[in-house]
Amino acid sequence: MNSYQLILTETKDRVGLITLNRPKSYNALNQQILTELMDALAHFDKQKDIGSMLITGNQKSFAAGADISSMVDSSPEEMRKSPFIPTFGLIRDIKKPILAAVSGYCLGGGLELAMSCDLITASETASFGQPEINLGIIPGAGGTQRLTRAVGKSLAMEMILNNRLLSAEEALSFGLINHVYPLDEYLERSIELAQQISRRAPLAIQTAKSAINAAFEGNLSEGLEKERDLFYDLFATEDQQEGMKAFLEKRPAVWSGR
Ligand code: DAK
Repeated sequence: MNSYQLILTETKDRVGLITLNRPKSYNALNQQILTELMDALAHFDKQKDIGSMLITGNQKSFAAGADISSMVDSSPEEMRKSPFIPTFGLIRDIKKPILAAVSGYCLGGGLELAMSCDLITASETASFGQPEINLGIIPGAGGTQRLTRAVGKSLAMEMILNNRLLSAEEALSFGLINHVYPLDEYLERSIELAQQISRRAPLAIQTAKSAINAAFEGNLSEGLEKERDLFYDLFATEDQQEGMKAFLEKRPAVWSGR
């Protein structure tokens, strides 16, 4: 693994844990932190003993958005040429599930990052928002699209047009996130959830992620077709044989990832 300045990485029993570590600016996402994050995700994605990745921040802030100081004087051309979005978009190439464990501020590009992950958990102090309107801009890293699909048009309109922030409980009730945990337990419980997923059949997990993303991104007919193809392909794997034999032989399955 490369050495990083703005993130911390460690392995927690089949989970690649990545901690955004720019606490003085509430983990504002500059180009370097994003580059390091994507590099670490790609690294863990290739490791055979890792089943999922978890991105977190600190108790006060998951990430307060893109770094405003790096954008303030930019022209449209400079923003178009910025490597921010190409780097941000690399998260879509990651095959293993990614969980975002959020505490404190999850704003702007921070929420767009969390929504680019596959599951979101939160501490009870988390708050979610797209406050770009306060800066005279709109979300540009997927916020208008992913938030609308996650919570529906009316609420997305209110969050983006009028900076409505959601508490963790609200985000849970609107289907934006998976779980809310007490502040002193959220990281441990989120890691446990990632570990549970990591212990499951690796190829089926990655295939399921890809099929669910097809539902999120495309139309129903294409999604159904893709699901069927992926389903058939899994019958070429040792894990399918093992999973079904283990069920019939009334024993736990041992996954090989082949
Ligand atoms: N950028 C830079 N610095 C930030 C920051 C941010 N997003 N958020 C916080 N900080 C810094 C503050 O400047 C301050 O630094 P110092 O003054 O101590 O040096 C420090 O973090 C602590 O912040 P505050 O003093 O403001 O702390 P408070 O507790 O009073 O308030 C807050 C916390 C998170 C509510 C507040 O800091 C805040 O409102 N932050 C800004 C939130 C925001 O507007 N987020 C959206 C950013 S825009 C792109 C696509 C998308 C994007 C970019 C490019 N392309 C297509 C190329 C994404 C854009 C965004 O995310």
